[in-house]
Amino acid sequence: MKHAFYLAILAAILITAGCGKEDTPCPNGFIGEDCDIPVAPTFITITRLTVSGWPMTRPNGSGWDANGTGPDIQLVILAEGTGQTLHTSGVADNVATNAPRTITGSWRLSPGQQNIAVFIYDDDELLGRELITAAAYPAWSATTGRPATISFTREGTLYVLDVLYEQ
Ligand SMILES: [Ca+2]
Ligand SMILES: [Ca+2]
Repeated sequence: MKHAFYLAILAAILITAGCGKEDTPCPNGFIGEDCDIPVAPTFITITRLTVSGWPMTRPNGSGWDANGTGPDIQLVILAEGTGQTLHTSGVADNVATNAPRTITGSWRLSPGQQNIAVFIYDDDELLGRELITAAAYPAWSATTGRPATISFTREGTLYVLDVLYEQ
């Protein structure tokens, strides 16, 4: 009986020991003896977005812009699910190529929000805003952990985001 009692104490110590073997701190965002238990961040902040490779014409082959000039690119970052707009960029008129375009700032998701969506628009002055393409992605998940840079491709468009995580 006494033996079982000491085993229980030992188990409790091992469970509460928390971070890393031999008191070595775990990398940011992980806990556990083997530092393999991810912890969801409280705040996620996007600091940079780069997009490239979006379609330069509509699916039917016609140009985005009614006047024959290149698309007038506007980027919008949303919190997926809530629809909270994190950022709406200015409009870059008559963009000639789909080479990388970068915007920087500090755009923070609400606590507990983890998924971002990026919309790429053509914002004609005459015809209003027209969606070119869009994609959503988890800025954090238990499997992706807390990468400083997130990169993903959807329908040929490459999205690269720099991300900060706070507990
Ligand atoms: Ca248009
Ligand atoms: Ca244009």
